[in-house]
Amino acid sequence: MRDDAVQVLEQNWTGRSTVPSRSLYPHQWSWDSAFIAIGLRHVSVDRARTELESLLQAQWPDGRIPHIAFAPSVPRDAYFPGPDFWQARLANGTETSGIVQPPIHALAAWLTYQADPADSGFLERVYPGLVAWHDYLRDRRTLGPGGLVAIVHPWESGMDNSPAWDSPLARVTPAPAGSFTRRDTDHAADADRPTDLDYGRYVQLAATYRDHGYDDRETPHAFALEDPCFNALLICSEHALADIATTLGHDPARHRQYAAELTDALVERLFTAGMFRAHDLMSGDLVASDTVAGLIPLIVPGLPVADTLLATARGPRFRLGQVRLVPSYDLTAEDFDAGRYWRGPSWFNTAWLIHRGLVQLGKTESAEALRTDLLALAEATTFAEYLDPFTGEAHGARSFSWTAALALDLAT
Ligand code: 9WN
Repeated sequence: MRDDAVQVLEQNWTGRSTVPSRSLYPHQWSWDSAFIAIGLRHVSVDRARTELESLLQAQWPDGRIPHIAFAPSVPRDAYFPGPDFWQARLANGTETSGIVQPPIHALAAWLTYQADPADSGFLERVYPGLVAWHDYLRDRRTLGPGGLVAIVHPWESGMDNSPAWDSPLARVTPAPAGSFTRRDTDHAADADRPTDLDYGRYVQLAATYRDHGYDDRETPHAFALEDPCFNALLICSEHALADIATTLGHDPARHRQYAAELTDALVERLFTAGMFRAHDLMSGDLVASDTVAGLIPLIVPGLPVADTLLATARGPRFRLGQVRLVPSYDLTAEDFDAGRYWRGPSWFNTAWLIHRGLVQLGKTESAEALRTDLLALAEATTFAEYLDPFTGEAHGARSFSWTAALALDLAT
């Protein structure tokens, strides 16, 4: 399995970064690169460092790390929405998207450093960019009164068509069907992907942001939510920044302070009925859908409600340890769909995050069982993008980079 995983990462390596999938996602994606670096550090620390540093080359002057850095060598229409849609070019010539993805990068940088602690030059190089990234989120994306950061597009959650976005998206008038051409369904089954109606709304939201210069103060955001996964990863990464600061001889206090404030806000604002839910800033309500995003706070160090959250993960809605791999959506929901993307299937990145949470919580047996399942399924599905939680059947792309990278991490 290890050799096969290394091979996938080799095939998907472009020389400076790793594409998530040669067919479906032929550019560099933000949170993918972070997960990939976490695995890559076991193959080549140099490549892991390059993966993260190349992503930082796509960072905007305002600090945001865009969700896609486009590869100039790939045909401009290979992926939709491509560079011509986003119209965002940096001074160094890099073309990018204008939205972001969950901030797991500082954690990835810290783990990469730990694979070769003799090289603190890497930390020196990435620390300022990572601080600017978190500053952007804190200063421009704290859109509600509670201190949590908000996403302004479903793609920013990394869980594009999550059922949690259904009701907020219902308020968005979709771009007309004929006004754009999808490319994802050239490479994956229609039934595995978001619907055309979803896509129309994704396009409309992105176009509005673009047409307001991606300015968070100017854009009349029609979609703004505080997502538990996004905020939990920000907390972990803020702790990682504190560790990085300490290693570099800087004062870590402000990072620990922000992490503590975010943790309090997360529990106070998003925890209800045993798990975390997204908060819709437009309606003022918590979204009534339980998704795996609501379990990801298990990785937050010192989470006061960890025991209750773990009981929910093991309960009938997610059956952690009782199905093939933890699903992306409440198994008891009427619209649970075992094959469609983020509306039911199991994903390896969320399983890896939950595994990390279990280890931190000292739940050794559960962690080991999850690790064993993840490794077996990665191999059996030839590193699929996602799979059916009941049958283990592979869905989406194969030879998917973060599946290979995270399996490699747990195998090492
Ligand atoms: C849109 C690359 C990305 C992942 C996301 C996943 C999917 C893109 C798409 O693929 O999103 O960003 O085209 O569907 O949802 O988590 O980062 O692997």
